[in-house]
Amino acid sequence: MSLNFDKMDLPPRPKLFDFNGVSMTHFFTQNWENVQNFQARPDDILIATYPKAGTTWVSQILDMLYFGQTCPGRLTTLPIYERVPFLEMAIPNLLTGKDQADELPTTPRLIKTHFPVQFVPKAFWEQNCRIVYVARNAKDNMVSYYHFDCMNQGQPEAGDWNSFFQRFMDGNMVFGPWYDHVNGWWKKKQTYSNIHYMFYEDMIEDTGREIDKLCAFIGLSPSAEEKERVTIGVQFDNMKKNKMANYSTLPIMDFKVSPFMRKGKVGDWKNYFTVAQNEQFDADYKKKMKDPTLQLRCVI
Ligand code: PPS
Repeated sequence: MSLNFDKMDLPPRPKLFDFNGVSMTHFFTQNWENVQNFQARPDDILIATYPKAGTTWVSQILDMLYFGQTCPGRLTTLPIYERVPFLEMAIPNLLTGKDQADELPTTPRLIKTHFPVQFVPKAFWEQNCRIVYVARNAKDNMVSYYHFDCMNQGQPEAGDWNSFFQRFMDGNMVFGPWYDHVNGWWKKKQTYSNIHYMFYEDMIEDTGREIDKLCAFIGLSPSAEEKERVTIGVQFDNMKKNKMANYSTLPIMDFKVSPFMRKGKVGDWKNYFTVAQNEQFDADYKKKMKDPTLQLRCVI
């Protein structure tokens, strides 16, 4: 199976439009019926995130935990976007994420989505699939998303930083408002017990501890050596130089503008937010983030 990106004619940047109340682009809606009818299996693992929250990091961790021993060649020959298909992705001339997921030979299948919780195909709930959700603090998430939209031809134009900042707060981003996304998934966790809700900042603080928690959730008990191998393999610098994890094989991304593995830090927002923007952001955040049980750290 190959996505055959080399031969791909780069499509023009897509436009945002309202789709069932959420800003989306046609790259993530044009296969809607097929995606909604996706046949999930009980052992599928869905990796759900708002874009730029740590999807690739957790995907690589899970892939190494499950398949690092049994099929190590997979990790060295297949890029992350083939090992962990992006379910709703439908870019012309490419195999859709849904078809890629259908063709995955692994058990479990690891599947990525950026859908807000209400868009998740019903089979995942019906099959009681395990879901790993990763949230990242809004400020760093915004900065990371800004650089991504600058370098990725598959995303709408980022515009300048000030307009992007406003657009993020207004929720006019692909996959909608960050605020609704993290809150929607958090709320779902209260009624659907098979969600493991993780935080990017916790992974930065102590990757080993978060891998332990993840293993407890998925029911794996790696040996100490195996855990060490995974922990080292997923360090930022190692993933950044790993061609099978760093997206450098995708021509749709222009690494001269910004690499996919950009900084991998908590607190980079301080290099972008002006003092006035920070005040404006905090006041707005307070109004939108009313649930005291959901706390995200923008410094550690
Ligand atoms: S995407 O396009 O939505 O799938 O992007 P996603 O993988 O969710 O997020 C990309 C950001 O995660 C950072 N990243 C990491 N940080 C620390 N350690 C590791 N191993 C790691 N892997 C990815 C990546 O650098 C992006 O964040 P920024 O802030 O832009 O550097």
